[in-house]
Amino acid sequence: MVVVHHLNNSRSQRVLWLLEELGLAYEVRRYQRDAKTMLAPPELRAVHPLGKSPVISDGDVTLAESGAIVEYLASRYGNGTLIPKANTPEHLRYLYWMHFAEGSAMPPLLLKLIFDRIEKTPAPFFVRPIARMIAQRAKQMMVLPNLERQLDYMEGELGRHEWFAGPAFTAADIQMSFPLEAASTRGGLNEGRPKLWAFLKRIHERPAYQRALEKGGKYELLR
Ligand SMILES: N[C@@H](CCC(=O)N[C@@H](CS)C(=O)NCC(=O)O)C(=O)O
Repeated sequence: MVVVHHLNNSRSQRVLWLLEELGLAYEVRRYQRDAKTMLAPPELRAVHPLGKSPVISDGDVTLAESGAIVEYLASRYGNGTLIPKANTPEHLRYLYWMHFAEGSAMPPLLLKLIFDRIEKTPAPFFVRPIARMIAQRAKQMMVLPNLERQLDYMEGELGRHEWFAGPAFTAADIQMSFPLEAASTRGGLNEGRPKLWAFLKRIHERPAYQRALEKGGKYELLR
């Protein structure tokens, strides 16, 4: 049976969602973030040396990295669903968005989280203005323009098809859900980008998504 090593409020939520879409039986092992640092507990390092979530085990296989996990589960257990046919334009778009999610969409969102925290973290009075200035500059020069450009681009792409790979829902939509949810929490995504907003609404209404929320427990992305 597939075991999901699930960290609260994290990317592993989308693995639970995928498993629900696939209708597969699975076990959830829970790990709690440290309330102060928000880091994963050291027990996760016993499962995988990097100690990040998600990690799954499936028989002899232990696999980390959400994109690899989503591709592995969809191709092994999907019976041809959730992945477009090879050598089609849909498959190429599927591949693109599957990799875009962690490779391009997440880095500016992570940087925003870090710089926002630097701005808010208490520091000695002589350090605070300098730390704030550096954080604000980095956000203004690099992070926010990148975020805006990416959101505009994704909005445009969803104007071409209902889902990221084309007219059909695929595992790439599951992979893309996390950056878009993070963008709606901390990256400025709102009703002003109606296609992306409708995408979030559509996925949140899926019964499998809701079942996964019940399995995973409280899901509030970091801000
Ligand atoms: N690119 C990796 C990122 C894994 C990752 O950073 N996971 C976060 C949860 S969203 C984590 O484990 N954070 C806790 C920590 O770094 O200690 C993936 O997609 O699986």
